[in-house]
Amino acid sequence: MKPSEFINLKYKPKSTDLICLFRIEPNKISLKQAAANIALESSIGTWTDVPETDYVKKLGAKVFSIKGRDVKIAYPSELFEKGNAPNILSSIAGNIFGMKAVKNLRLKDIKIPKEILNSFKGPKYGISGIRKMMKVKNRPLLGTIVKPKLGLKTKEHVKVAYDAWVNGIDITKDDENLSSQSFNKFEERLARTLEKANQAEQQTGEKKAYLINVTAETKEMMKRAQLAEDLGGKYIMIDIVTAGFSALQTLREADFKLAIHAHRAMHAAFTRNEKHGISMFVLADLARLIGVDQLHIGTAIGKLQGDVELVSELNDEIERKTVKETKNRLSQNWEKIKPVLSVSSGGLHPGHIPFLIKHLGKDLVMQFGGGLHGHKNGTGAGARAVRQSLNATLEKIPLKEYAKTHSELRIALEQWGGIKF
Ligand code: CAP
Ligand code: MG
Repeated sequence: MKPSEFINLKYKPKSTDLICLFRIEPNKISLKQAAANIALESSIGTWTDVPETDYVKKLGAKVFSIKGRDVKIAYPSELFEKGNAPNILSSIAGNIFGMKAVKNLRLKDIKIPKEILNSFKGPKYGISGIRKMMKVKNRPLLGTIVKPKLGLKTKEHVKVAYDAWVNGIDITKDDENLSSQSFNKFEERLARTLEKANQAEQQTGEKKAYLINVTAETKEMMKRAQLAEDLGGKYIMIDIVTAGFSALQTLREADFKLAIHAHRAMHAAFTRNEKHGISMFVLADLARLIGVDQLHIGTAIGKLQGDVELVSELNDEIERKTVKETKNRLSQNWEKIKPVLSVSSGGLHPGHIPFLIKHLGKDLVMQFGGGLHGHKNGTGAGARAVRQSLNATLEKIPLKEYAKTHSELRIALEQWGGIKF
């Protein structure tokens, strides 16, 4: 097929087609030519004509809409093996990013047809399953990341987790780059931290979860997940981008009783540049499709840049909108595939809670690392400050007011919120 045969602006996509929205910046050719090259390379074609059967031709992707630099392409679902996430990406997000035909290429959005959706498991628990497991009905879940992120010995790590739990935190997680280093081996950390989670549950009457990071070579990762299940854990955490979609799928397909927390470290290598790469929406859809129960979506207020869509300048309002849209996105109606719980993390402190609830609502995990353990009076006080801030926000009492009778919150607001009492 000639490149021009991949364009049909009269084509009405079928309900079985997978649809991609790309932003294309052509390189010394017309937008139409670049779009045709993208459709060709991401489906059946190559740089020169090769003999094609009628069936091959039928599988050619079709450019069916061009608006400015935004181009929509429909892919017949027979192009993809069902239940194979890497396979889908190798077509629609593969070679095309390196083609000379484009200066920049962004996969902005994706619409996945039902028959592909139904070939994946999706989340085991999702929002309602996690709420049930944690016995938290109407409020956001509070989480912490053990800090310092690396270097704590197992004993010290366990103490930090325990201090956070008994002072009001629901979920304690590892940092993304903690696995099984010599100073804090996985097996010992898992066993000792879970013991403390049980103790904290008995002391507080609340459910406490430890999200141990199982990210490792796939077989080793599976062993670690199995151990977390055997020792009675509730959750595991995986760095979905660095581990890879196939590893994530292996983990999900094993159908452990454990909920899966997805950290997205490295996502910004492809989500951050609004002209090139892959948007957070696409990553969120893939993670949900494969079946994570909760996923980092950004904060719109903390230390890390969100995925800024289609703006050349960094703009807080747009960043906020994108984080919010990613959250909505994780709940889009996918019939029997459950919605994913959103996680906001990165640079957060107790003073941010009213903002987070206002903009992102209550179906949220809010995580505090530095903004909890860095409290002048330590982890316990930091955890209390976080819980006090949540209570104040839920009771609709301004933090400054509430802090007058809650010293941990007062200190946190002085320390990080620039508030003087
Ligand atoms: C948060 C965190 C998380 C990032 C990930 C960190 O710690 O543990 O990895 O939030 O960001 O190391 O930064 P702090 P995202 O609370 O101390 O910042 O959710 O944007 O992928
Ligand atoms: Mg981290």
